[in-house]
Amino acid sequence: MIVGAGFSGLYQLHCLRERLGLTAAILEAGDGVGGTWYWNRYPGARCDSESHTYCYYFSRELLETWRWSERYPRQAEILRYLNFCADKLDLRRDIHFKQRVNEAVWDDQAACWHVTTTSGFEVRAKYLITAVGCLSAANRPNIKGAEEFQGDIYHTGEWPHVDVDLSDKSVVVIGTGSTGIQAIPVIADEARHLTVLQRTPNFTVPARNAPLDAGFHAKFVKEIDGWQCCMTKSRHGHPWTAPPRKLIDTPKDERNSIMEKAWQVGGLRFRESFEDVLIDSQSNEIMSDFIRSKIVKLVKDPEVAEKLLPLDHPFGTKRPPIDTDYFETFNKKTVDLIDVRQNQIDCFDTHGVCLADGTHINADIIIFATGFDAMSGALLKMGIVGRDSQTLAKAWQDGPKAYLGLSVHGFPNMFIITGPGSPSVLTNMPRSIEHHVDWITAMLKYVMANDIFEVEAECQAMRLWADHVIDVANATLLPRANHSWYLGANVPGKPRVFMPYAAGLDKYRAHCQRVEANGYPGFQLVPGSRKSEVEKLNTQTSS
Ligand code: N01
Repeated sequence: MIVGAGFSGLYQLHCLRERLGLTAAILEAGDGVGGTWYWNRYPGARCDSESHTYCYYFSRELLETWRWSERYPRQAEILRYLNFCADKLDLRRDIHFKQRVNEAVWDDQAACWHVTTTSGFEVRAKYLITAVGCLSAANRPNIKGAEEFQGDIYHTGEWPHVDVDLSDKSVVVIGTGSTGIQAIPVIADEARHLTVLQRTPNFTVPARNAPLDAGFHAKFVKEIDGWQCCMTKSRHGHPWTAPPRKLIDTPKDERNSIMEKAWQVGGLRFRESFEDVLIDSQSNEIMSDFIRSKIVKLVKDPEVAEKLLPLDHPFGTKRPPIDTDYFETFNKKTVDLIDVRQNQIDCFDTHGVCLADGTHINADIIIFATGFDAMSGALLKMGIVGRDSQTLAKAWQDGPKAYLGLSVHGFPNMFIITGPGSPSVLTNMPRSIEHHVDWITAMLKYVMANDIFEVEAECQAMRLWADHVIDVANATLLPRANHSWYLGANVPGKPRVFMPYAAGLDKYRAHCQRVEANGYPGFQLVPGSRKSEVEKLNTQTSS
């Protein structure tokens, strides 16, 4: 049983059915496929990875048939693409829509998972594979008075599936992460007035989106192998690697010219202009300063520019957004920026937002662009209960741990795609997803070929991996953004543990390959012949 019909769930279903010949199905909360791209329909929603890299590479036919229209794909285009893939691969017949999982309980006697949905659908499955995404449990700040507000309140990650008319409306947006930075310029174009409530100023680099010309697809098809090879070798799963040069060792004129050129090209590649930006704080400060100098030039009012300057974290230590006219938007007369770190949000009332100093902001619509309970939130909402009635919530009370980001001790025959401890959110997601799904599929093949009836991470291997994840992060500047969702710091009460694996997808892939080649060290593999012995032991342990 797979949970979630986004990029990962769809490919996993295809692999289980076509490569392993298993009976497999997906439970999906929405009434369509798409995952992230089904839910995140906010104005301006678009992917920050480039189109031809943000798609499945396992099928030459899919790659050659689908044509992307822009450098960065819009939400609606990605959703169409995933629907196209679901149809091409004939996946829908095994997807149960409108089924939100609220309980998944391991039955030790029967050695299977008992999965229940909010609508009462129940199913037993030998394997449970979660494909619920890293950024799918919305983080909605609890602001008093929300129920009194007479206008509409939306969260970008749960955007309505009907058109929201913003014209002639006063809109308030809370949050300036990747989502807010994409949405704010588009909302400002449509709304009568926009007020942006900013807690932390953010770095952003121009996306430089553009339509793809007529010859792009034909050229791309000829070069598919090259693109794939490049992404496989790279740290982030994007088709580039930082050249072997350090910013700190590069003469001033030369580094400025490199950064200027990268700024004009735009996109996530900017941060990879040098290899030491996330390791050396002096190098980082130079690049951070370069971006600040751009903000000061782009924003006409010096007071507003000052408010927009990111000063409390090094560039790239929070997920760096890319934008289209973000800073320029604050030059519009119809857009206001308020620093809610200085002047906090006190409450909502019938007509808008009240700030601590008594300021009242009128609003017809309030939009939370406040992000997600990342990496662990969606898993914890599923009511997962493993061996000996241990809940996942209890197992992760001090922070989420999963061996290779894929398997949790005490939760047999359960695999997590892009779980905590995987490189996932630090990479071009489809590349991580394809790797995980291929790896899980190969492991299940091994498990079945070797008559293994239970598989799970060993406790020690899981702990060592979690320590390694933290050590790797600590060798970079990443933990310096101490309010980042990478650390779980955006959700009140969440344990602060750095969750994604920062050594790079290339290194992670090599590690997983070694585990596979050596017969899966770090995993507890219980053969069928020992089934009764293990059952007896489990009974003794629980009694
Ligand atoms: O969420 P975020 P996001 N009062 O957590 C603020 C991916 N993504 O949805 O920084 C006031 O980054 C919060 O302030 P602070 C991408 O991986 C991908 O923007 O915590 N403000 C911050 O400004 C990204 O990183 C694409 O001080 C509050 C903002 O809300 C991830 O999704 C596109 C607040 C939240 O920023 C999440 O991005 C878009 C409060 N109580 C997103 N609580 C692609 O292109 C929070 N904030 C694939």
